[in-house]
Amino acid sequence: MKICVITDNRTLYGAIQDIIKEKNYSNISFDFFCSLIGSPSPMRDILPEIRLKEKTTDFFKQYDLFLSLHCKQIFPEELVNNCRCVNVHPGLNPYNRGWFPQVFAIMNKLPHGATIHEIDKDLDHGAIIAQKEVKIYSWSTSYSVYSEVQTAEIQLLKENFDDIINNTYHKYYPESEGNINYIKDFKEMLEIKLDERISWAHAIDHLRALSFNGYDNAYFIDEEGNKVYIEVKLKKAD
Ligand code: 0FX
Repeated sequence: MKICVITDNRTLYGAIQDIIKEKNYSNISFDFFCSLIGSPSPMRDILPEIRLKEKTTDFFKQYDLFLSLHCKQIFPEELVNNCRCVNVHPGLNPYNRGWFPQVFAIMNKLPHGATIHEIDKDLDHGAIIAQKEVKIYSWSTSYSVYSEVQTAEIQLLKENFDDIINNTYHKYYPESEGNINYIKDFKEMLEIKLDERISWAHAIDHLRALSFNGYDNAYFIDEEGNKVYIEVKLKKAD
């Protein structure tokens, strides 16, 4: 059996290496690739790049399974129509499919978590294999929620890995199409308009949805034209 793993996420790459080592499969070979998308891609110097759009059906057919662990490329229809493809997604399908789900879940209060699903031609849309809900609290930030979702993704991967490989899972379809967000929706949130009239509740949600250690997201432009980044720190009292 031959499996192609494509990942643009270091944490999940480490997790899958651990799972494979622990399982000690003798009859399965794994090929690992990354997308080299993102500036700079966290997987550069670690994995070879694959450009799925440039690959042929013959290339796809040599694998029994394609596994996407936050692969930043859209899987071409030719691939999803010819091979079983499974995706690990940092959101609770069908809610907030697409980009940075926890950012939008903090804003729109839809359920949130991690999902493993089959890939079809639409984004974060195929049959669901396993899911785990992650609760968002009034003191959660994008960073804290994302950290918990990564833990849930790894737990789901561990619990379901044999079934995913052997195609022995029970799958089900979400009851609705849900909603979808794109990178442009995230970018539209970044500038805080200082004269906009909104409630404190909305303002706090907006800022915590954009607070993620290591990223300068939300900003305002001051009277002198300076761009000033802003993030919040929330702490629940003991
Ligand atoms: O790999 P990933 O965690 O996930 C993204 C999409 O959200 C997901 O739906 C898709 N399946 C996957 C292929 O790509 O994205 P990331 O590692 O670029 O970002 C992780 C988190 O970091 C993100 O949820 C929010 C935060 N972030 C990221 C960037 C680039 C920011 O707050 N600001 C940023 O500019």
